[in-house]
Parts: sequence; structure tokens; C-alpha cells
Amino acid sequence: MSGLYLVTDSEVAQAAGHTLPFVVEEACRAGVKWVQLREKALSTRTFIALGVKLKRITQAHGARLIVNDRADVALAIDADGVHVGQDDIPYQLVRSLIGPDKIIGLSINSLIELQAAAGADVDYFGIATIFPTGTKQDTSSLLGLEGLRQICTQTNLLTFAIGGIKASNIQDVIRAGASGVAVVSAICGHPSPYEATRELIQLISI
Ligand code: TZP
Ligand code: MG
Repeated sequence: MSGLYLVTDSEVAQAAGHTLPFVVEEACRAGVKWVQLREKALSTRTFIALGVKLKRITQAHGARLIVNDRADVALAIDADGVHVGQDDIPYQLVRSLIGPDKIIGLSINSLIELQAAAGADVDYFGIATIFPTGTKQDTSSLLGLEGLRQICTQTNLLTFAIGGIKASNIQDVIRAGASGVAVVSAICGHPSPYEATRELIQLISI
């Protein structure tokens, strides 16, 4: 199941006048099947409480809930998986913690990182960063569509491209070979997360 992947950011949602549970509910109602709880500024308590709420919402809609960085939180809330970056807990350790049936996503920022991850026991790659974005500060160099294309041709694993993707460029990203697209602000920061999700899903289904 590929397609559209919503990555959360409470601050972006709040700036648009939304709570995160509202954004996730609306996106799920519009058909999103992948949601990642990614919150960098919350205490562990608040992170877990939010995770419990989001798990209820995603489960009710048959969507997957993946937790960014925190295998402990993923286990605590019985999430569907964990997403890790290159500097987080090694994916091999995540696998031994969460077991063979859960999902692991790994961020890939270059062709070299992809080659280093060859044969890795993970379920998908997040390919970052495609376009300039205001959502994440510490982004490494931009891949652009050509960099994305080079990476996607060298793996058979599911790939979600991320970084600056919105309605106006989402079709180019899919044409470059990504199996799916992950977005923060295009949904969390949109006046209508429901309408935004509908539009993005429609654009990648054409
Ligand atoms: N990783 C690379 S870019 C990014 C993450 C989490 C943020 C993407 O946010 P947006 O608003 O979709 O550009
Ligand atoms: Mg991380």
C-alpha cells in the first residue's frame, strides 16, 4: 500500500488553526493510509498521550500509524511501526525491539546511504530532501527530481519522497519514480486538511 503519507507537526497544524487529532481525522477521512507521528518538541508523556489518540483514529480508518524515532513509544501505544533517520537508533536494533511483523522506515538522504542500506531489513525508505522546505531546519543538500530518480531506480523497496512536496509538484515526484509522497505542511498547514488530502490523492492517482 503506497501513495500519500502524512507526517505530523503540531506547530504547523496549530499555526493553521488546527489540532493534530483533527488533522489526522480529516486526512484519514479523505483516504490517507499512512500517518507518522513526528513531534520534536513534546515531552514523552504528551507524545504518548497524543500517540494513543492518533492510534484510535488511524485504526478506525484502516490507516497505519508509524512513530518517528521512538521505538519505546511505538511499543507503548501498539503503533504499526517506527521510522528512523540515519542518526537514530540503528534499524537492526529497532527490528529486534519491535519484532518481525512491524513496519520499519529508514530515511535515505543520498545514493551512498542507499547503497549502505542494501539488503537492510526495513519495509520502506523515506527519500529526503527533494525540494526546499521551511518545515525542517537541518535538511542536508537537496536531491531534486534528478537525485530522486537516481535513488529510486536503484531500489525495489517502497519509497516515499519528502521535502517541499505539494499539489503543484507531486505529479513530477511520482513521475521521477517514487512509490509515494510524504508531506507535512501541504496537509497540516492547509486551511482544509480534508480537501488538501483529497486533492493530493487525486493527483497521484492520475
Ligand atoms: N524530512 C525531510 S524534509 C521534512 C522531513 C521530515 C519536512 C517536510 O515537510 P514539508 O512541509 O512537507 O516540506
Ligand atoms: Mg529521526
